[in-house]
Amino acid sequence: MGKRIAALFAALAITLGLALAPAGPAAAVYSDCAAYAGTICFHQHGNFTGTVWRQYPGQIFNCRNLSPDNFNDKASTAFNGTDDSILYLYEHSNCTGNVLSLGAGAVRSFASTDQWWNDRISSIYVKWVGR
Ligand SMILES: [Ca+2]
Repeated sequence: MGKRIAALFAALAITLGLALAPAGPAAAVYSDCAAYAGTICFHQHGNFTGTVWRQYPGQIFNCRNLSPDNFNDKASTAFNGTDDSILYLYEHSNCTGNVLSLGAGAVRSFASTDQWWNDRISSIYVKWVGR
């Protein structure tokens, strides 16, 4: 019974496009984000490893806090895989504090660029700008 429920939740997670599974060091590569074009995607570590947070813009309503997904102050990379939206990253929850914007297709490792943002992102907003 427990196994069946777990399988159901796994199927539901896939349906929702929710990816919060920890990935093994060997398996975790940049493609964890790049393989899912059109998503907003974060890695836990600056070398594109660790836990991945990934959602399509249609799954991100208004301002999205990352703490309910256990990803508050955790992202060390950011990937705007959309071709039609701007991604806004916020220092605090409810889209407050300092903000960093990433255009469509942009990818950052906060280990090398915009280092201040490493482990600081608490909420995000995705603005559709058309193409
Ligand atoms: Ca923060």
